[in-house]
Amino acid sequence: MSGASSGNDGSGAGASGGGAGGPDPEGELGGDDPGNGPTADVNVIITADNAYGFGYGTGDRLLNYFGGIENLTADEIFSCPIGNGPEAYTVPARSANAGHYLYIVTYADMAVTQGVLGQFFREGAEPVFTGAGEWEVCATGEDYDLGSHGPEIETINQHIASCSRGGLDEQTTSTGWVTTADSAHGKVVFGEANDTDRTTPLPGNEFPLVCDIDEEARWMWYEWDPDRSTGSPFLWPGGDQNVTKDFLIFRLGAEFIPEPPR
Ligand SMILES: [Ca+2]
Ligand SMILES: [Ca+2]
Ligand SMILES: [Ca+2]
Repeated sequence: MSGASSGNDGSGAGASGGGAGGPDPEGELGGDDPGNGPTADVNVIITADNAYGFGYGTGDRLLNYFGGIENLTADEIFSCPIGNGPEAYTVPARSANAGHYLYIVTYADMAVTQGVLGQFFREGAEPVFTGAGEWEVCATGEDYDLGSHGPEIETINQHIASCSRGGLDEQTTSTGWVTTADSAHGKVVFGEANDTDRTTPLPGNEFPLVCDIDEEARWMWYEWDPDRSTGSPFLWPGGDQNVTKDFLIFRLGAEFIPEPPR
């Protein structure tokens, strides 16, 4: 296990460490390219309503994977300290230089709200946030409940390949990768910034503040309804069908991830 260290890394966020419910990074899968990219590690703080993992990879597959976190309660999504609500990771530079994409894999229960929020800071470079930039998403339609621990990495890789081939079932998936552009098959949606508390979830203020994530970061999810007139893609619309078509795979191309000046 060499993939990542977890915890507060001196960020002043309070106690963390590998207790129950903390990060359980799976780390390296091998085969990453040592490359000659930036040498700085990437400090990540991320959470999801409800479950996530992330990693770096090629257009075809993950080369490493971190997380595998399922948040069952609001506290486990939002609250301090880090390790309870959001989790922190340090991704070694060589892992963050592997492949050409940053991937986030996420799924939700069928209750209240759903979304993912995170920040990826590389020393000397502009941070990468969820909810900004050239993110793509593929809604796989393969439903995972909390407690399942989500898709295996090999399953994720099979879906990455299917998403890239495209032509998937339009009733249950996004048919392939979609961007923030309007499409008949849905799109990536950027939601509210992490800058307003809330008591009752409402469209535009679905989420309370998340501990220690920058207020510039915005919630992100898949807009499954191209003709939306009410509600919000971040609010569960009711029922027990997988209308959100998750699990979701988000990705951001390396050409859109800022590098430190050389
Ligand atoms: Ca958590
Ligand atoms: Ca939820
Ligand atoms: Ca809010």
